[in-house]
Amino acid sequence: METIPIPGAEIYYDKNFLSLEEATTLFSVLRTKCAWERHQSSFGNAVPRDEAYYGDPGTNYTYSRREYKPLAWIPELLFLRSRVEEATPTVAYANLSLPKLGYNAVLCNLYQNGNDSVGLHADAEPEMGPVIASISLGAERLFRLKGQNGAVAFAERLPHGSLFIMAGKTQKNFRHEVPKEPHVEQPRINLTFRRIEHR
Ligand SMILES: O=C(O)CCC(=O)C(=O)O
Repeated sequence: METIPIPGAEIYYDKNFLSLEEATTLFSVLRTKCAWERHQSSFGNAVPRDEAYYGDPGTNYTYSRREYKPLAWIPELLFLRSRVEEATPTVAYANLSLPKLGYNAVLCNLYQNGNDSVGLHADAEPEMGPVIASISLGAERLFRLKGQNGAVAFAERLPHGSLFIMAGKTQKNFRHEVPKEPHVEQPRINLTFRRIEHR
């Protein structure tokens, strides 16, 4: 696991988190098995990607006026959750004076091709924990982190099977996006493991 030195952020990155074989199998299983849906945004347009949300009971949360209600975990996502929990550095929690906590939900995104995207946002809802772990499978897509002044702090194509963890004050100080890349023809799946706590 590599640490990416960006002032104001705390990022851990493992480009080879899953073996090629594991990543390829998981991509094809999750593509058919997840309950993908293309939701309407609060403005009435289709969200430009398919989504499926899995988690423990009670991990509902609201984003962009849409309520996400968790589906029951499927074995492949539970397997990945344990792998990601093992790989998440304890120091990511220690830096926040927290004991090491697990993830209790995962938002799965399917980008059918380069016309699908996610706009600039932060995962900073009050019920969301500060450590978010993201696995990428399939086509490599550009992932950008931008500071509050719009300056690009990180821009890389996240490889098939990689793990990218955002911790500390990353969500407070930065927003992230996967921009459209119309030349990309192949699909990509991204899984972001989170911890949702309603206080
Ligand atoms: O697809 C990605 O890499 C990012 C997904 C994302 O930003 C999100 O689910 O909040």
